[in-house]
Order: sequence, then C-alpha cells, then structure tokens
Amino acid sequence: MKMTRRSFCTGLSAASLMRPALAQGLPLLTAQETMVQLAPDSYPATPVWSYDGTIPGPALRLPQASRLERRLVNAMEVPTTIHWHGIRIDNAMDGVAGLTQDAVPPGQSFHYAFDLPDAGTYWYHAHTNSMEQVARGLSGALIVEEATPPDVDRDEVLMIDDWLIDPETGLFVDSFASPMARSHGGRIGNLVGVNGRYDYRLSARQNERLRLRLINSANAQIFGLRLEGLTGWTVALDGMPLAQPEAVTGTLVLAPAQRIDLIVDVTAEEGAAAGILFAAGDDSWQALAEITVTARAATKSRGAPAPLPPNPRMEINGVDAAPVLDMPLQGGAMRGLKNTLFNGQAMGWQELVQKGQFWALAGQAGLGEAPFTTLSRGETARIRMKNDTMFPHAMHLHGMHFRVRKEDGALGPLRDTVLVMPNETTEITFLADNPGKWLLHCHMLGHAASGMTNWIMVA
Ligand SMILES: [Cu+2]
Repeated sequence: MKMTRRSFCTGLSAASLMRPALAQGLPLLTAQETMVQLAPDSYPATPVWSYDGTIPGPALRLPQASRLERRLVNAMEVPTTIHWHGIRIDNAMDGVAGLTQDAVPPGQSFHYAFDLPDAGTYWYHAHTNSMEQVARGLSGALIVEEATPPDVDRDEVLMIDDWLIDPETGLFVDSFASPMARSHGGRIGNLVGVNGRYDYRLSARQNERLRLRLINSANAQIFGLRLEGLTGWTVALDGMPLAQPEAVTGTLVLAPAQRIDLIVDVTAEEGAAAGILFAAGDDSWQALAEITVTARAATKSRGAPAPLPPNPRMEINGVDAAPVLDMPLQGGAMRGLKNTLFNGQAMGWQELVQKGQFWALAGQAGLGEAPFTTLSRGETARIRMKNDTMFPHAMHLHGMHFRVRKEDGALGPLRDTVLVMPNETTEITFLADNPGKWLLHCHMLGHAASGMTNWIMVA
C-alpha cells in the first residue's frame, strides 16, 4: 500500500508523541475522572478525581536510595500538579503550582524524577487547588522500603480519609470553597474510610505481627485512634523512625497529612474484636479498620520490637544558639484579622473576607513576593508558632523535616507536620540543608487556601 503524505505525517506525530514514554519505559500516573463506590452498595457510586482510576491512587513502593520516576498525565479538565509529601526532594520536583512549577494543563504531562533518601511512609497528592482536588480523591501512598525491613509478618498501608457525599446522588457535596468551612475547622466528611472503603477490614491470626502504616489524607479531620485486641508500638512518625519504639497506651492523634507507623501484635483470640477505632463526633468509638482473627499463629507474642534503622541526616546541631523567628497563626472565625498583608496591600477583616482570606501567618495572608525568611544553606532555623486562633492547625514544612523544641530545650522526633492547638505555642527547629523555595502551611486544606500558606527560602 502506498503511504500518502497525510497518513505518514499523522503516523509520525502519533509515534513521536508516544516514543518518550515507551522508549524509556517511563511509568505513568494518570490523573483522571472515574466512578468509585465509596458509600455502601445501596447508595449511588461517586464520580471522583483519581490517580490511575482508583481511590486511593496506586501505592508506590520503592527501595530507599532509589529514584522515583513518573510521568503525570493530566487527563482531567483542570490543571494539576503532584506534591510528594514528606520527601526531602529536589525543589523543582516539589509540585507546588505557582512556586516550584507551573500547573500541568489538561491534556499535558510532567515528568517527575527524584531521589528517595529516606525510608518510611510518605504520600503524594495534588497541590493545585488542593482543597478541592484532594477532597475529590487525588492522593496515594508512597512507601520507601528499608534495606533491612523489620521482622513482621505483614506490612499494610491504611490510608485514612473522609468524604463529604450527598447520599441521594453519590456526588461529593460541592462546597469545596465554602466560606463557613474555610473560616472554621475545614471540610469534614460524613463518611470515614480506609483505602477507599468505609468498611475496610483485614484478617489476621492471633499473635501475628503487623506493620500498619497509617496515613491521614483527609482535608481537615483530626483522627483520634485506639487499638482494640492489639498490642502496639509506634516506630515512626511522618516517615522518620523513632530512636526507640513507644508502646501505644492511649489515644493516638493523627492530624491531616501526618503518618504513624505502628508495629502491632494481634492479641485478640479467634472471633474476638480487633482493629483500630476512631473517635466519632458523638463521643463514641467506631470501627475504622476491623481485623478478623481467624486462628492462632504458631508463634507466641514477641515482646517489644527493635527500632527501625535510622535515616541519614537526622541530627540538628546548634539549636540553642539559633535565633528564633516568630510566626503567629492568626485569624479565622471568632477572632478575625486586622492590618494583614494580602497581595502586597494591608487589609482589614471585611476586605479580606471579601477576597476569601480568613487566616494569616505572621501578618501575611497567602504567599507574598518575599519569603517569610531566607536561610543560608546549612543554617539551623527555629520558628515559633503561637496559635492565636480558635482552631487547631496542622502545620507542614516542605522539603525538610523538623523537630519540636520544648521550652526546656528537649527536642522531639523528626516530623514534617505538627498539630498546633488553640492558645498553644509550638517551636520547630530544622537544618536548612535543602536549597529552594519551600512552603510552610496549614494542612487543613481550606485554611491553606484562605491565607494560611507562607514560604521560606533556603539559598
Ligand atoms: Cu489551619
């Protein structure tokens, strides 16, 4: 058959469009609309925005010190980007639209490629209009595996989310930008689930040892969690291993974007109740993830686990000598703001409300032209966050992990997100060893979108 010029050209353009992905075998991650049954089967399915058509997106598992490469294909009708939460990453790969890259338009793609220096439990999520895109489902787990994993029988990821769904239609309640939610506690769902299931369950045998990687991917909900029929130890927070495992004795608090790695022994007998409970709004404890105990494993309970191997560069030196920068958390319902900078202009509360701004960090609503501070590479930083609002805030630093410094100078574990309660002052300290422009923002995503986002420069 004679090839016409037209068919030749068409073939060529299609082939060249496909070639980079095929030739390099570059895996794709496709942001797309799809239908998922989030509510119980007797309710309608929900149209969601997802990675690769699943809620949550595919769990990415890679070895420590390897390189993650994914081409984000935007098959949605809105621009998007991906933030790789908790990864000490190259700044250009951090995925913050308007700060580290341009948003990827519909039909376009973006090649994410970066090293994974730390083992642990991380996650990825949209960072363009995230208060809507994450609520609609754009998130997934990113697991970086230790060269020598802990001695457990199974390793399970539990991505905890809440969804605000109209039970009549199955649609997400279209109030993503609701001023009421944004100026108060944020968007809270009416259905809580794990790994896309409201009735998530596992089965296990008595005396089995499980690693449970808990990830809070909800927009604003702070989960109080309890273990039932399990004996557990916290072994890592926000991906970073604790120096010593800590026995779980009471309620675990998991704020938006935080992670807790647990090692648990199933102590319940066959048929007895076991799993994780969450504190529901009415003061009751409800099942978050049930574990069906099917039999007794051959082994007996094993006693406290060994710590996870440390990650590199976990030390922060020279903290006491470092200057303290004050970043008060301000605004919100019942407190308001005055004399706050937004888009370079000082504004009062009424004007800010009209512009959809309800919150500020150190007198600045939203991103300013200038960073909150510029740090020299290798400098030790201290930022003191006094919560002058009526609401808790889950403050997240991109690009570097920090430790909470207590008043007596003691340092807490490395984290990337810390919950600051009303009237509480939390000081964080970190080694500014990652150059670039890094967000410091509240991970209640409606708060972040209405003023509670600032940035720092490491030069
Ligand atoms: Cu907040």
